[in-house]
Amino acid sequence: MFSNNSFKIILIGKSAVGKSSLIHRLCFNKFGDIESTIGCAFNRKHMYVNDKKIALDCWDTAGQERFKSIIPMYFKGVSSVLLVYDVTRKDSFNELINYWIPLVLDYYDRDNLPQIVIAANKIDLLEFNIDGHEEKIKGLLGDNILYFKTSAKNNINIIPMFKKLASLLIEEDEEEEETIILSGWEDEEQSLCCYY
Ligand SMILES: Nc1nc2c(ncn2[C@@H]2O[C@H](COP(=O)(O)OP(=O)(O)OP(=O)(O)O)[C@@H](O)[C@H]2O)c(=O)[nH]1
Ligand SMILES: [Mg+2]
Repeated sequence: MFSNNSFKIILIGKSAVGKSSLIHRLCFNKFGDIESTIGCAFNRKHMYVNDKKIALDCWDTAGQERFKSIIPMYFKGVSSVLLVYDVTRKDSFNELINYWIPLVLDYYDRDNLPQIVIAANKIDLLEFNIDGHEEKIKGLLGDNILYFKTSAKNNINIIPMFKKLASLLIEEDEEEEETIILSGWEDEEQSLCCYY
């Protein structure tokens, strides 16, 4: 059985790392002509995963300093946080480690984190060594995160990343539903027991 057909995803990370470009590629299969986001932009992407039609509700936030204080307003009810950094800019990785990840860990219960995805974006331009990045991030967030090297420009790993995320969210949703049904049965058994 399948209850949820839409999932809220929030994209965060330093300005100009390519958050909007990833969404633009996902939703319109296009690249370029994007202005720096003001506040937050919303896009819904429908996709089929394991024969199920689902919607990814993507909240694409602004990375500019002046918008940082409003970002936690979008954290409520989120199924997944997609943290983006730019593989050609060390400052964007440092900011991911020292600002964006701590922001997520401060807001959510550590045992009840939304699904975390990291996009190491602009892989088409890679001139820097990013060995060790994934391990460093896992050291902070645990092994259950997804880590993808992406390029919005050359369309590398965008669909695989969102499909993998969607399939994990569906799985989680189905497990939750099963737990609810099972606990419902226990209650029913208990009340029958009392009745007889
Ligand atoms: N080469 C390359 N350039 C990219 C890629 N993704 C985005 N860009 C470029 O990076 C710049 C910033 O992209 P945006 O998508 O606007 O970045 P953003 O993270 O949404 O920025 P804010 O809205 O300010 O937070 C633009 O010039 C994009 O064309 C990529 O995969 N490869
Ligand atoms: Mg943007």
